[in-house]
Amino acid sequence: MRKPNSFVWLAAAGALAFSGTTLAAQWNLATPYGDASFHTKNTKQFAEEVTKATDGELTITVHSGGSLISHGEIKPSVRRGTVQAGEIFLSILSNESPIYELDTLPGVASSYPEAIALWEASKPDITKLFAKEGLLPLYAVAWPAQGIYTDFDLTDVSQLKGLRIRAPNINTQRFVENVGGKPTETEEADIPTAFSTGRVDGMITSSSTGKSMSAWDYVKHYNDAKLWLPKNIVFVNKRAFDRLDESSQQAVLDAAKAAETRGWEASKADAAESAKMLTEKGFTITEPDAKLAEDLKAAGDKLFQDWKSRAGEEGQQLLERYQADLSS
Ligand code: PCA
Repeated sequence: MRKPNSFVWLAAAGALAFSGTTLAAQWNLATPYGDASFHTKNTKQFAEEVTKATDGELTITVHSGGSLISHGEIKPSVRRGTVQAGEIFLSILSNESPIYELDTLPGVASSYPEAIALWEASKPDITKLFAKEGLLPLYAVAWPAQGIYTDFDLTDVSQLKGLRIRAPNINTQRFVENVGGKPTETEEADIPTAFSTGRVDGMITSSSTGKSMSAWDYVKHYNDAKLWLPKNIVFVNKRAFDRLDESSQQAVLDAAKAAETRGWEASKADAAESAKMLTEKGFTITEPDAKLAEDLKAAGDKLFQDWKSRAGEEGQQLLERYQADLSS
């Protein structure tokens, strides 16, 4: 007999399961991020709260660290209903729409209040884009601001010339090119291997990822350039959501709202904790001086101009709405 595809079983288990006399639902939620990440902790808490609030009518099993599905396959799998829910780094979708790129553009939102305002402004557009694919966004949470990890004290942009720098998405790769480096796209989980096999010399990411990936084993300098605060988004297959009774649907939405608030606070706290940990592990943390800041900004401006040329009417309007919100 042919071995049945495990996804078929997953989908069947996810659809319905008997608990006692009532029909309970079970969802699988796939995330590429490991258990050490504050995002995963938050998502696991979200799942627990849903189980509690629905009295077990809906249970959500979080599969972390890409253990179930690789990062790039998570959205297609949720769309197909192979798994019911997923968490991804929103800007990996930038090739689908420039709207997904806005939180990885320098100078747009580089502080928490700005990043929250940007998310509020983008929510309707992102919800619409997801709805077209039969997906419902549940919540989004920012990573701490992105900075530059090197094995030397970064004081001048020319030091980045020819350096192989790991980047988590296309926009960051373009940024690396604009500062003269050689970008390599690497999943967070593959960072240690990328360094230990000599595939990369440095990386762009947050203090949080530096901590969870034990960056001190490979490099010792972090330039806290506060480039941008990119987000993770958690979403569900709309058909799976619609199959729930109304009170379970409400429980999911309430828990998602709480997870969003808690996640942003966790992000801030984790940024501070991670910076402390990096320092304890021998890191030197600096901020760009005026000249370096200017050169990084120039690389960012190029990225921004390029985005504008591709953003279209919708992207442009979103940016203007966000900027108007900020100044009001
Ligand atoms: N950590 C993830 C995404 C952004 C971040 O801070 C990563 O580097 O892959």
